[in-house]
Amino acid sequence: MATNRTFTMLKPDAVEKGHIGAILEKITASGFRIVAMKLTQMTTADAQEFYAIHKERPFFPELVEYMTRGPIVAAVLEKDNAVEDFRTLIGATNPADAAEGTIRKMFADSISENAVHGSDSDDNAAIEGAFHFSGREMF
Ligand code: RTP
Ligand code: MG
Repeated sequence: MATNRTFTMLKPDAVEKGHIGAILEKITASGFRIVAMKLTQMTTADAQEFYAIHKERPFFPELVEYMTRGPIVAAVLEKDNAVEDFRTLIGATNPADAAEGTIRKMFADSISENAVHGSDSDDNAAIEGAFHFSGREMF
């Protein structure tokens, strides 16, 4: 994947609360092009692998339970400086610390259930996009 791409998930809380449309509108209005997108649900094994970097953290079981409890929207997004600009758009992990106008400030309730994921590096964007999509599902 080119380095002008990032990977996102609209997490189960955002989908449950009916925020898919509003969040996608904010993402596209901020200049991101949707390269790949689908509604899907992660299995326990999927979530354990996707968030393996956090497996020793105390919140890991809660994170896996949360991320598997319902459907998510998975998407690959394209824009210059995509990884950094998308992290800015979503805001801090804890919505209480997130800047006004960020997706987490607007749509998230807590540090645990924070509405949206954004890749933290170009390498992880490529790994995470390939975790959810085949080459012929990216446009
Ligand atoms: P993400 O990977 O989902 O984009 O979030 P992030 O980089 O902002 O935060 P990260 O440190 O990677 O944490 C991954 C996700 O784990 C949950 N979390 N819960 N209860 C807690 O203290 C806690 N800390 C993190 C959140 O869902 C967070 O997004
Ligand atoms: Mg992270």
